[in-house]
Amino acid sequence: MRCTKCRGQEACLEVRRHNAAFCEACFLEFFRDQVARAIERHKMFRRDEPVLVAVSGGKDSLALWDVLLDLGYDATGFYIGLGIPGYSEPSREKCEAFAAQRGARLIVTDLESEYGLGIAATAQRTMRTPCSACGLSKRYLFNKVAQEHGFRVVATGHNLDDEAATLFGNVLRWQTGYLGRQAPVLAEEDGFIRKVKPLYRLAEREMAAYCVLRGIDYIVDECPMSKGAKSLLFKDVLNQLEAVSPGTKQSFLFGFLEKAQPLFEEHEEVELRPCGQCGQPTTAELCAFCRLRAEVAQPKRRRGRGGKAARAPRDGTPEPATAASALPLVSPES
Ligand code: Q46
Ligand code: ZN
Repeated sequence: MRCTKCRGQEACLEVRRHNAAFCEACFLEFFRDQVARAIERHKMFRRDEPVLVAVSGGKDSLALWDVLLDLGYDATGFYIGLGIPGYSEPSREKCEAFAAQRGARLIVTDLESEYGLGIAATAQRTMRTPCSACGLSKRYLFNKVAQEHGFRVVATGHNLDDEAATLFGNVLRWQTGYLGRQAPVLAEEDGFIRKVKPLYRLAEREMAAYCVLRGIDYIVDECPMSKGAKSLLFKDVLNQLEAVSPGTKQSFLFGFLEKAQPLFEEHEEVELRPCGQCGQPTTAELCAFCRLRAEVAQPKRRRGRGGKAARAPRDGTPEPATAASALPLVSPES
């Protein structure tokens, strides 16, 4: 098959939802165009604005960092050591190697040594799911570390498959709070920095292809805590639909963003104040992260399955797509 763009070279990748097949050079151009389009269409950040890129060592986040650098943005990586044995070390090494190769700046924070909150141990001691503790900690640190280093925007590597699976899960349970906050951009407000997802127009397999073509060495293994996650099941169902009807995921997600998401946005005024411990914005006396630290320091066995409906976290994006916490066990941070 010939490349449908240049019509000269042999195609190396078919993108069925676009009814296209690309050669290497045209695929890379397509990839960059999709990212540039997402950034411009949603005014994610300006050309001269420094961006903090949340990196995990996986294909999505390293592809994102790479394409932003390639497009000429001032992109700094931010890696959080989660304290997951056998996974955190190699994933950190991938990020460090990428930064060294590209001469890019990488900020590293470690949940275990700096905050006493390694994910595996925290989950055991608090009876939360690992992904619940992880999601809460990541949202908190993205905000705090970005502010400490003078960034006003954090970019994450959520792709089309992640976003479609998250949407599917939220629709199945009519999690209206989460639906109202599922967007490519969450604006800066009340002490929370802007959060953006420049890869939302590109599918997972395109990330892998991009990394291979660009020579990016990423950690292939999924986080071991994602085993049994509902989001993997949702991805599987959507992949089956996509195989029969290419473009399903994209029209599901893009249709939602265009036609339905604004209907779920909540405009309720929430009173925020600085956390008594760390100063980050919260509705309570202590923020959820500081409460988690206190809980780990003095472990009390408790189950958070209350009768309250889940609210979308004010301090972050909807639950990560690979997380097993699509059904939050605790009321998310206010
Ligand atoms: S890293 Fe964290 Fe994911 Fe691992 S513990 Fe769960 S949420 S699965 S994006
Ligand atoms: Zn706090």
